[in-house]
Amino acid sequence: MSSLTYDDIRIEEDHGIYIITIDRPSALNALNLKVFMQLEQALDALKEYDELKGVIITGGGQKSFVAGADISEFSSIPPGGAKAFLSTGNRVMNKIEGYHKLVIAAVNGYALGGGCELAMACHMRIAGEGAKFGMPEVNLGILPGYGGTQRLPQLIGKGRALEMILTGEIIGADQAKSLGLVNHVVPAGGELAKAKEIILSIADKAPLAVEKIIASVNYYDADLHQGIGFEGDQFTALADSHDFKEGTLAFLEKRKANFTGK
Ligand code: DAK
Repeated sequence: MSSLTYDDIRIEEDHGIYIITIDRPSALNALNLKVFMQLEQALDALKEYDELKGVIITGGGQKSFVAGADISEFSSIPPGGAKAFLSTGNRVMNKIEGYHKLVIAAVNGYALGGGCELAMACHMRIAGEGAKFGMPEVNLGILPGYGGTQRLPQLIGKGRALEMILTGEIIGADQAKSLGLVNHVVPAGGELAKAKEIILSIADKAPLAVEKIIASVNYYDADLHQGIGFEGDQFTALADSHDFKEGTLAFLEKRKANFTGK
């Protein structure tokens, strides 16, 4: 494992289970381009490990799984350039979803926007009691750009997904469980142990069968990636809007956004 060393993610091994911790607690583990690249490199490297039983993704610090895409990076997106910007994140999300071994999100705190999308790209989600889920992109004048408009309705149904995405409401772990967004809620701090228990419970099953079950279940909605492409086009249009710049600036300046519809 010594070869797997990164700045913003940490990797630890426990009985063939690899735990990837996104570790930028001062920004509540927000996802910037560098984190996405490091996640991708780590997943590619782990794929070569014969002893790999499964992967857990979690957040560093006490407060957050991942509080979203890194809002401070948005200002660097050139006009018309959001789709290119999206592509790295979506490539990583798709890699997680299509991974040959089980990938579980251990959600400890905020899973907002891109963080909720990251958790949804994982095969299962375990939440600690204090975990909070939400899709607040609408408050910034954009939409969820990492597959959220497609994966959330798949998990919880269209009406409930629209309510969460349109209101930007943040919900607790128990409500997320009752909606079907998370598999299990455990006492805070117990997420990793529960995720490990699930991975170990399938570790002695036929690896090829496990791999093909994951691939087949992923295939049940073959239009997902077309949908994400469509979502990316809509995102690109919004990313060039005045309201997106205003929403982003308002967050960074810690004030209420004044949207104008332009
Ligand atoms: N990005 C950057 N920094 C963030 C952040 C984020 N998403 N979330 C929190 N931080 C930073 C805060 O700015 C603050 O930094 P300092 O002021 O200390 O330097 C630090 O983390 C601690 O946050 P707070 O002081 O705000 O902590 P609170 O406990 O008061 O509040 C909170 C916690 C999670 C409720 C609050 O931080 C919050 O509302 N955060 C933003 C949540 C959010 O809106 N998330 C969705 C982001 S949008 C894209 C593709 C996809 C997406 C976007 C673009 N492209 C391809 C262009 C997806 C969009 C999103 O995910």
